[in-house]
Amino acid sequence: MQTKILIIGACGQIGTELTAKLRETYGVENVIASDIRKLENDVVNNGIFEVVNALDFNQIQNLVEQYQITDVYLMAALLSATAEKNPAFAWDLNMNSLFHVLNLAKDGKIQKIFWPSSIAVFGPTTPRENTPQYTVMEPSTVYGISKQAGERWCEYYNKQYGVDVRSIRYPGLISWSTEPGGGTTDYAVDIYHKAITDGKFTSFLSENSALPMMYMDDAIKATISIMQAPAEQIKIRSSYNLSAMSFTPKEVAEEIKKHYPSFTIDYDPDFRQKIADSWPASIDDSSAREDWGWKNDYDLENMTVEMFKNLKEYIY
Ligand code: AKB
Repeated sequence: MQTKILIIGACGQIGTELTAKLRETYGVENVIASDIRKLENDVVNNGIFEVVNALDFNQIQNLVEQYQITDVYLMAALLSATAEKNPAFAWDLNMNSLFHVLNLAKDGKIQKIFWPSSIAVFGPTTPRENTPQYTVMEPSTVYGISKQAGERWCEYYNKQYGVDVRSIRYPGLISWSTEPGGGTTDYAVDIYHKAITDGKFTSFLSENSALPMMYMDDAIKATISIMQAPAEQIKIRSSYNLSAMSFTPKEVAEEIKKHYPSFTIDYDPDFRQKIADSWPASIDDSSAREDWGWKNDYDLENMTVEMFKNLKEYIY
């Protein structure tokens, strides 16, 4: 059967790059991008695009039927910092959009789901270093609570109804081409832009706040490869730990200084510091490596080279 993909939330930070890669992999005619509004961007201009509200079951179902969709990538969500400002809407969007696609799969209308989880499922009582796949999980953010509940529902729908849902706990994601959308790890994108435009940067996290991070190319590679893996290799149906690198604002600033020696950083922590303090500093992702062959290509050093190369060539 021809794979026909629907991406919900295609214009967001991950969705934008995921859409491009899926179109390249499966053919433009087999990938339907959708989002809450139509923007003037590559996602809208380079293929099929539909306006859809992730909270409207009928709209999603109609698209699934119209395009005979087999796989849904549900990328619409409110991230950690934004969710703290609007808890009720974050819970509604993050949970009910998931129920809509889980129920479509339960009813046999779609075959496979990708749903992103996050390191935010962990909390202040979780071991912070090399956080295991299975450990204490008491998230203290609205976003983390929604992602943890979502993971439990994914596993439940898999075990009870045989739904083929696959998920990754993304760390902070860093891309030169797309803006982050309201997360706690966003500073790690902005710092590269400011190094070029201003030569200095004020971090909203303190200098020694270590967080797990990943270059977007690796995140897209992981997303497509977990979806392409044979079903029997996906042994964890809640969500997989996924890791590539871990650094502090001070460490990324040191790496940037290798390219821009006069670059300076100062620190002005805000409400996001508390969120960062509740998250792991580094992640053990051996299950993903063993089960479906995950392997990262980028660390802090080669990611920094790529970031500056691409930002200078395409943005500035
Ligand atoms: C955020 O900071 O909220 C996200 C995430 C780690 O899930 N980037």
